[in-house]
Amino acid sequence: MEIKNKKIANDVFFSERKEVLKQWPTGEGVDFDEAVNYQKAIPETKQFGKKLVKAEIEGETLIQPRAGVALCKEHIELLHFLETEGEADLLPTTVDSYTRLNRYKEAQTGIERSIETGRSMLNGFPIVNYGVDLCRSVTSVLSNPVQVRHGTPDARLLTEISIAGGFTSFEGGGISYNIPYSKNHSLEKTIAHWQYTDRLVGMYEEAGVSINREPFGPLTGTLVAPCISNSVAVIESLLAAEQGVKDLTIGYGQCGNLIQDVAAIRALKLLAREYLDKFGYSDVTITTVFHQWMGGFPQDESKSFGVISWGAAAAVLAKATKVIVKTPHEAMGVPTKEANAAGLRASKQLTSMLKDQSFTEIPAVIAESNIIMQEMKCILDKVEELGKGDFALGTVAAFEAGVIDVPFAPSRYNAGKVMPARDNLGAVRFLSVGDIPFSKDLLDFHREKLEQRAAFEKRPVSFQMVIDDVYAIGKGFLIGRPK
Ligand code: 8ZB
Repeated sequence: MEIKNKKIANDVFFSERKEVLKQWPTGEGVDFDEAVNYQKAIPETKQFGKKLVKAEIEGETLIQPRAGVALCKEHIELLHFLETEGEADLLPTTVDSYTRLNRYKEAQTGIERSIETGRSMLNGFPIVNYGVDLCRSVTSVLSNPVQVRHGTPDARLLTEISIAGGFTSFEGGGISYNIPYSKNHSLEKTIAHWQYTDRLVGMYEEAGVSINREPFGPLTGTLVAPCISNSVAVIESLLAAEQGVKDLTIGYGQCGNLIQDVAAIRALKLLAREYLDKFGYSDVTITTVFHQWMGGFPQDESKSFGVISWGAAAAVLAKATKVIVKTPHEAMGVPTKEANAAGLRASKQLTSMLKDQSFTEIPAVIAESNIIMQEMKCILDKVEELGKGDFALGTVAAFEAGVIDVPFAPSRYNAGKVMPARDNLGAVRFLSVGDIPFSKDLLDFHREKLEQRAAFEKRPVSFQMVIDDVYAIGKGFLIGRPK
């Protein structure tokens, strides 16, 4: 299979679409023209992209939870609770794991068992099984815009039903919903599947309906240095734009050092804009999302609020357009609605309290973001070269060559050679860059940073630092120091 970063031709798209809509009976309920009219009647205040752009202009950071349960009535109650008691600005619908893996029969069993037992037997809301009308019964009764959040390598049918179902934003991407989530899906396949999603969104755009698209920024959420996730975000932006997407929200997962976190968002915004403009997509809108700490959480709820609040502070000081909020139940599993709302309110306190402060142009941030942008250019230049100008082809080649390498990813299409570790101030650096094509200056920079930590800790730079760093936050520290 040969993948290209080229808008899918009409005949190819429509014949694929016929097959996609047959994957589960609810696919028959999708009528594009009717869905366009339905979307056009959604009030502006409930359109995801509109609310984001308004916040971006006003310099506000919006808050958004994750949430999803098996049954419609309970799911509506949950989201309603999060917007009233949690003060959420934006709402999610987190999809269950069976649906993410296209296992709709098992999702159906989950729905039936949830009805029998009276409690949610799925870890999310099974959008495909419910179909267009039941999705509309959810999206229509809430006051805020609702986004679909998931983790699906092949989300073609899910996209169809979600947009027709009144959701105005859709998360994911061909790289970001493959490499961190799947062992065996090839990148050619998932990039092609996500070109379908983006092409469908592009079709809605052409019909006058704007759907917000959000590549998944944090990747594995574990010591992912900004240059890696930012490079993937830029590539997924280019791939989406080629298919006709006009409204992108690009993301980054908190690493924990404030200067580096603010710098990461700054670099992400600047380079995404530069690349989109350079390749002819100047009409694409960019906003940003900052993810509160995606790694292991403390068991203790009060300590969790500390982690949550630090994430909210970093997000607002970075002037991210929105922040995805964790809950004090993170170490336990799916949160109660009360715990979810509590994480939101803690976050809201910070995003409103600090909204007049910005760290984006302080000298230390500018210096750090210049480093990140140099690193991203090393990676992105090589991707472009490997693909002979084509970023889809280049991405496949780059993963094969380890030019893009995501730490701790389960995918066998990821090289897995890089080793990240924190420096003496907690910023994520590289202990080993694997085959990422950094300049000599950058290699020296990373070695120097880790040598400083080693000297302070009186131990050699080693893999033990990586292990210590992975578990540090759960134990109350950012840097995994020796005892
Ligand atoms: C990659 C995202 C992982 C995060 C949360 C996890 C974790 C997953 C649900 C959920 C609330 C759900 N998550 N499913 N949060 N309701 N159904 O996504 O806890 O933080």
